[in-house]
Amino acid sequence: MTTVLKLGGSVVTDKSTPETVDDDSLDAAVAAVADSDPSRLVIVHGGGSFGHHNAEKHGVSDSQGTHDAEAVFEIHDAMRRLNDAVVTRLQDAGIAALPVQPLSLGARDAEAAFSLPLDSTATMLDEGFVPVLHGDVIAHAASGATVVSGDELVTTLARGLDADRVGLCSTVPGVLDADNEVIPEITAFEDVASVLGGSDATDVTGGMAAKVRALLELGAPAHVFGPDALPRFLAGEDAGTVIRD
Ligand code: IP8
Repeated sequence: MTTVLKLGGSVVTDKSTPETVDDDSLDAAVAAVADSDPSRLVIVHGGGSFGHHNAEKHGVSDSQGTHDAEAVFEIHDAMRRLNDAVVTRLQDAGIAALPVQPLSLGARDAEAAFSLPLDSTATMLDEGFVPVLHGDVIAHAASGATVVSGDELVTTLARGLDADRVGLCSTVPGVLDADNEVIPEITAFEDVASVLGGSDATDVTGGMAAKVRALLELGAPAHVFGPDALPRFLAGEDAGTVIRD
């Protein structure tokens, strides 16, 4: 059973203060992972108060690239330092966590298609490690380097590793309907299109509509939930909104 879990930037960092880890929230997530005694678990984390402001400062996004190596390194270094903090906390809790840095592995082609060789991640899993990836900057053909988000990594990992379950843990308890209630299950985009809004054209950078569309195409159930439901997800139960085709 292979599980891909994303800990959103809002879970691992204090988004209101630049480059600040949210100790309590990260510790709670780490404790939940440690209690679940994970096997074949891949963790991805977002940036939160790390990386995003550096990317913004240099005008870099998932579609806007730069050839300025110092700018690329600054963004990567911020994410790497956050990754160090996450990996260290996991190791301190007895989890065999190891960093995997997308900058050194991944790339986008000239059509912006993202690819990530997974040999190292898959071998780490086989050997009982917990690979921990992070949103990053990656080389992008004809654009220099652009941002790859944690969400994009999650879908790439889930497909490439043939994951059985995917979890997206953020501060939102699930996909919300018009009354701000959690939608328990989504099996077709049309059923929630009116609530989520956003066409492909206007919602390519990670809005909920784009996220739900991508998760529906995964072939593995994806759970969107808040931190309180993380132990439930890791115990193999349904948590938040379950998205399955
Ligand atoms: O928070 C951000 O990853 P995300 C990666 O998952 C950056 O969008 C800013 C380098």
